Amino acid sequence: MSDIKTLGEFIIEKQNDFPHASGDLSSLLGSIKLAAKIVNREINKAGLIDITGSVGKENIQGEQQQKLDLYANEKFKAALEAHAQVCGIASEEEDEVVAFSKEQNRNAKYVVLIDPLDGSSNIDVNASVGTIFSIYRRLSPVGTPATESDFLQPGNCQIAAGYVIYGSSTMLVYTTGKGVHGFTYDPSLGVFCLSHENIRISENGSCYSTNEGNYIRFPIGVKKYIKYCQENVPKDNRPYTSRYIGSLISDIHRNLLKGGIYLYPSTAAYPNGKLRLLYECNPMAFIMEQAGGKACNGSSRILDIKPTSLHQRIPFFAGSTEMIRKLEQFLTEPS
Ligand code: AHM
Ligand code: MG
Repeated sequence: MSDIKTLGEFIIEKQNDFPHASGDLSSLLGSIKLAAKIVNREINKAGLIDITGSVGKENIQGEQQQKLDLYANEKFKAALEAHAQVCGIASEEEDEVVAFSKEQNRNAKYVVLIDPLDGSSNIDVNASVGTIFSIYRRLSPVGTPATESDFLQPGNCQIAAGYVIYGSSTMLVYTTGKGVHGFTYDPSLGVFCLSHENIRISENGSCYSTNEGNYIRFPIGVKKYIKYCQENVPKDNRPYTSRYIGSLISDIHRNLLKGGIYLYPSTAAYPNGKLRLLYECNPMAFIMEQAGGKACNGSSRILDIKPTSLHQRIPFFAGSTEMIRKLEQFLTEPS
């Protein structure tokens, strides 16, 4: 028993890593952990009870929401509202920001952005899904309600970010800007146990992850890069392996642990890319960089992009440093 370290113990141990540490951020991560356990319990039951059907509502992006999306959104929202240090949230499932009205929340210093259940179309086929979160200090004065500009900060202002993957095991992975750490959930104990301390992505990899069904409408540089991945150059480990689940967290998580590159460029259906800057790309980019990798939109570092709207989409490329560098060469060379 003595060598098991729980997420709660680890967070407290690392608390002094934060500038101005007061314990508030640690306890906020504790609230996210609690909501994740509740959502995990429900997802595990998804095949048993009829709660996975779509409810016929559409979110602001015109996509059908599944019931579990709504369930996860409610649970995370409630857990964060109950937390005295969160003044508001923005969620992929909410059209507008949610400014919490209680006095304790108005006096809070953090805002949280959340994709409560990413990749939810995978639930019906029992593939992995996840929750992505990102935490910022508010910009508006303490004592007032949170405003939209609190949420439209570039990713380089994140003070913490992470994801929960509800997979063959459930894991929580997070960073506070001091490395990336992963915890595996033990359902019998009801605790997340430290299993992957200081995750580092390899400089290079041999796996690429993209929805190749969209290939015909990819930008020319991305097409050339994919052809490069497929060339037979054994000394470079090429052809690379193609692995794509279609669940961002699962695809990023695999590449983080094994090395690789994830690509979601512009496509015919999504001319600006599909993934959302605030809820998906920024937190994943923060984690990727903290693990020693890179993330860009083809021309800029993701974390330096100034958001213009809450549900903004962008092309997203993330992974092993050398692979992103190679991709960038193809994207910038004249066609
Ligand atoms: P969602 O936020 O509506 O669940 O969609 C995001 C998901 C990502 O998890 C995944 O990487 C991507 O959509 C897959 O898209 P596609 O099916 O077009 O390949
Ligand atoms: Mg999503």
